Amino acid sequence: MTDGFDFKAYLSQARERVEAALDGSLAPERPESLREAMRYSLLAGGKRLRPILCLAACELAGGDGELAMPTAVALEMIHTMSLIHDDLPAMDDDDLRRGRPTNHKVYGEAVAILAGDALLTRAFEMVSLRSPGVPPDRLLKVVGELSLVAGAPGLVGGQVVDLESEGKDVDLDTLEYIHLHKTGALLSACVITGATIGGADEALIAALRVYARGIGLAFQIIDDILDITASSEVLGKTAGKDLIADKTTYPKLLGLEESRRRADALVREAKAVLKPWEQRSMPLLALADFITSRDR
Ligand code: GRG
Repeated sequence: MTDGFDFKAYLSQARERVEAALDGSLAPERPESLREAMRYSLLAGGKRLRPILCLAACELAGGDGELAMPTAVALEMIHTMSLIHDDLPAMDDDDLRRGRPTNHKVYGEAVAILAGDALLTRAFEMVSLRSPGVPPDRLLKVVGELSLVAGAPGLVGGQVVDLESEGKDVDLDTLEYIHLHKTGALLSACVITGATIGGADEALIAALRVYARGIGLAFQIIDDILDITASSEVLGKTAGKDLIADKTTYPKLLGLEESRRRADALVREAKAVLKPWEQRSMPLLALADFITSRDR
């Protein structure tokens, strides 16, 4: 379905646009120490999958991707804050993220918490005050999506169930709940907010919700697999953490082979729902494949 589409070139151009927008998003921050801690994690690289999904969904809906850029930046800010907080000693207690020492290792726990808080609130500022040219009713829907994903119905709820499940026997339903909330919800918000800014109709929004659920779960299954099969050097974060923390993962419940088969099936199903929009959905189809083929 993506024959003839130069995904490599698409990805590198999209990443360049996103990096430039991220770089410009923190300019007036004061005090300087806070700005440095925010920039340290926000500009530390990463695949930039979330902002790119947002831009691609906006363009699929027929919109100008540049109008969705502030929201794309906001999504990366929410993602980055969740990584900073996830790495804290009170949570996953990790030393390595995106190939560098974690935020609290460099700036201390208090500043790391506050840098995360500032990124989260800045995300809402990007949408509500720094999104010129987007109709206010669309921005209001975007703010609503982001508030759901960042709160108890999304990341926070998923994280709490994840923490409470450590060292326990967790069934597949609970594991799916954790993944859909910790990982899937934000990926879903990326395509829904992008499509909303692009003026998508109800049919496209409904299809994108199904697409996002599939890629969200597949993304996390691959994450679980990579935690076992890849090195810390390649991942840029500590490998083997799930085993050390005695976490229930897809490979633990289903084995590596069945986990990969499941991820492939989820991506196939996710791509199938975009069939009616085939002509314009090349980037989203290719991004779905990227999720299962990635090595980090
Ligand atoms: C939002 C207030 C608020 C709190 C956050 C800490 C927390 C609550 C949630 C944890 C969410 C979390 C860290 C989920 C893991 C998601 C995941 C698989 C991250 C890795 O994403 P990649 O591979 O990373 O896209 P890069 O570095 O490429 O961006």
